[in-house]
Amino acid sequence: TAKERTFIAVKPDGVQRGLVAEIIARFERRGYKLVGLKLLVPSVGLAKEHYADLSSKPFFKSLVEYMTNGKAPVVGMVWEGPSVIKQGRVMLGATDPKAAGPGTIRGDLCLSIGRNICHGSDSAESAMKEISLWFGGRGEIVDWTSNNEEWVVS
Ligand code: YYY
Ligand code: MG
Repeated sequence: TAKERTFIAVKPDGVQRGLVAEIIARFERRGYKLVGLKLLVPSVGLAKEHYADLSSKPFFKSLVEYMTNGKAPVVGMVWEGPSVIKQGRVMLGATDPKAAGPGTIRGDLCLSIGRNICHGSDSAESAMKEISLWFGGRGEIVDWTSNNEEWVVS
């Protein structure tokens, strides 16, 4: 639906490489609406909870370390619009950038699965979980009407 929301993040490598604007621009130009945006170094607890499904994987420890070591922050975002959960994943491209198609963020901008610069929720359930995990405080998510809406969604 038009009100569908997903959690998209620029990971520390994406921030360090100066790709924040590039990634935001792709969602903006597509017509999706930004309703949440924050810059933070996530706590170990937050990163572990975010990646809880992967806690048994061999790369879990280094994944959490890379997300939380503070060498660069994470940009957390909530984007809203038609099919944004699925299309957000399509726009990111495959988890392993070596398999990501051209035209996708990972396919265009990175090379390694351990430095794949961005995150996107993979289902409605994860989107709900991740949005409430990363955004909690009052007013952190803003419900606003884009004047473009009638020209983008019908
Ligand atoms: O959702 P997505 O980021 O595309 O992939 P996940 O399977 O959820 O894995 C999360 C994160 O873990 C991935 O973006 C990079 C890292 N990772 C890894 O370093 N090595 C793997 N073999 C698989 C995932
Ligand atoms: Mg995932």
